[in-house]
Amino acid sequence: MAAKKLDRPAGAAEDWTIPQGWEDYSPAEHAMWDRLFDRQARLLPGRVAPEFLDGLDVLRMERPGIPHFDELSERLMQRTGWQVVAVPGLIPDEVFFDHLANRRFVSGNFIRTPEQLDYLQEPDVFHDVFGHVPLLAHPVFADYMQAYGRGGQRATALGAIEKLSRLYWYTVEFGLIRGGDGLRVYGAGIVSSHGETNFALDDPSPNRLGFDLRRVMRTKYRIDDYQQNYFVIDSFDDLLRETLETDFGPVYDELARQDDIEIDTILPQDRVYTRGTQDHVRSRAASAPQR
Ligand code: HBI
Ligand code: FE
Repeated sequence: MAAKKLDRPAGAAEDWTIPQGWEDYSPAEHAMWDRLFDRQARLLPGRVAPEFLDGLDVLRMERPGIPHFDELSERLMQRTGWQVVAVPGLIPDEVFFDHLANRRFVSGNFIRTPEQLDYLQEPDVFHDVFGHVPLLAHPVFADYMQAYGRGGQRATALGAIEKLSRLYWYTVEFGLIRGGDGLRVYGAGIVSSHGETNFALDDPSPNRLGFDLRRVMRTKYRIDDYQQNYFVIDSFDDLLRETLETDFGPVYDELARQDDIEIDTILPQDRVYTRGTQDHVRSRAASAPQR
């Protein structure tokens, strides 16, 4: 994603981890967690993949206040062998991949302020823990995340991180899944956002397309607004299987010879669930200051 060089803050270990500092959260910070949690807990049933709700349940995240990472890690470790460790914010790609490859999920330890209720740039503890951690209690998804970490290490060596990070973006962060009774959200960027949970499922603006590994890795994405494109998987089993069966080396060679796909393009071979109106992005553009 960002090409800017990150500097490791004083107090962070070699692997960029820091103590969570749970004792230092203020009552207002715990209350912010509760407020975000309650809002999503009301909205998500019927809209999120059932595996996510199962994860929330077994991790017992409903306890008031920001979860203690050591307690979460203990419960996760028993289920799938994952841990949650604290970091100060975004960390370099290679460090991020190394943690995932070793079944450690990194989470920001800070929480957003009331002014940032619905949008902030760096992943905070609500996005990272509420958004990402529940599915790490699911054995198949847990393996997918580790496979992504290993794949990231390989992609680094092959100079193909940009392509691979699109896979993360359109699955782990903004993925949709087909349930028996319609589409459900599972990506952490959606699940941790009240607005995008509604938008991703119900708004007529975005395209909703069947997941295709190579297609996804060619597709640009935006980081500053709701997605214009969501990709729909059939199951976590399918996603993991395809990722493990694919030799990404030759795929990167193949993709290097093809053009990237613009953010809102629909191809003739796409499986189209929704042909989006893209009204959302147009109304944004119309109200943006002229440059
Ligand atoms: N660091 N803390 C943190 N959280 C992330 O999700 C993250 C990161 N560094 C790099 C990164 N994600 C992605 O750009 C990689 O998937 C490429
Ligand atoms: Fe995330």
